[in-house]
Amino acid sequence: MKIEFVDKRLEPVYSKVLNKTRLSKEDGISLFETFDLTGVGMIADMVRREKNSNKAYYIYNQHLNYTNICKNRCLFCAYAKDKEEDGAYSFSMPDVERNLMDRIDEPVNELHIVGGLNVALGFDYYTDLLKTVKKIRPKAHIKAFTCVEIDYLSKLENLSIAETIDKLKQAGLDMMPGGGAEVLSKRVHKKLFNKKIDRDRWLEIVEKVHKAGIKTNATMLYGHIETIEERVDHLIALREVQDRTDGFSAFIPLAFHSENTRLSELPPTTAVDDLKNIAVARLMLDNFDHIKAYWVMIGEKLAQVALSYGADDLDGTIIEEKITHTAGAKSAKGLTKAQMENMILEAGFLPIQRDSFYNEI
Ligand code: V47
Ligand code: SF4
Repeated sequence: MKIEFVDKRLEPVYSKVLNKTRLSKEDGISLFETFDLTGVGMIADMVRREKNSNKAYYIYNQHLNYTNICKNRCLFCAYAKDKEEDGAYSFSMPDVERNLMDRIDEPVNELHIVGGLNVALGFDYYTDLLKTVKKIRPKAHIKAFTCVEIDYLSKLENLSIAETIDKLKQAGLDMMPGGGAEVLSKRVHKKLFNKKIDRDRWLEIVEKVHKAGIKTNATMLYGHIETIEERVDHLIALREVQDRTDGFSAFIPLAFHSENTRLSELPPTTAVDDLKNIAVARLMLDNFDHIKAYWVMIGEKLAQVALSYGADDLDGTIIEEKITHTAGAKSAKGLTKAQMENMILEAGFLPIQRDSFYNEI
């Protein structure tokens, strides 16, 4: 198909995509720099349709944030607290059970479980958590913990990453969410999240996790102090791991929300940048099957538009989201199955309810 681009710099990128030639770092930078959002979106939509036709996925899921006590205190996080602070909490197992029982009549098929790095919690807490969830929701998949928690647990027990994963798998772990990588840049790490694992350790762990047989997602937190070059380096680093492991399931760009954080002077991301992050990810991550538009962070309306800019998944019903809402997100706390299906249908796509592994339900 011939496309007349407003920005002629997109022509060679389009030719590469048509010829199935991998995009370079320079191509990624041009895609982020251009003002021709429609041009980038048209190329991304072409790739999205080749990979996923007119399907748009969603899942019936529930979030469980087991503790907000965290020793890392990343500058961009509004959710974490010190243990003495008002509102600090850690769920006991009866709390976990109560949270799940409150929604037991709903057809939840994925539990998305993450929390802060609370040094009061030992290895057994994590395995008890998984076992408790599996006991109450035996048919649901458990998508839990990021590489940050895996690093913590492996050091606690002096285990290799493979041994750590093995123990978690035995307790009920099915897959891992993205998260924890933030932006794979040593500069940003030093400035915003220097107590958390760095680029090299995150990449080392995620590769070992994949090789131990657990699929993960990948994310990128954008819209704070990162440069375009750092975004593109992040995407290329993920693409290289994926070439070796094929262990990533979906990529999810996460739009930074600054309210109640120590970066509260930063403005919200713009709609143009939100759509560009989706579209450029679709084009750079040629070996990823799925790109998620996370409606919690970019809002329901823009997530719907994102389906025509490279995204093929809207994440899920969620029920109650805490991390982004503490940082000022104005999106709903949860959506019904009917609302998700209507969003997709109105955007001209076919809604497909899926499980954690993209099996159609
Ligand atoms: O790692 C923290 C980010 C992540 C803020 O894998 C913030 O399916 C915006 O990883 N503004 C957790 N973002 C969320 C996450 C995720 C979400 C949805 C689906 C999946 C998946 C994964 O949230 C953290 C961090 O990068 N975050 N604070 C903030 N103020
Ligand atoms: Fe802790 Fe995660 Fe918040 Fe960082 S983003 S302070 S690791 S809860």
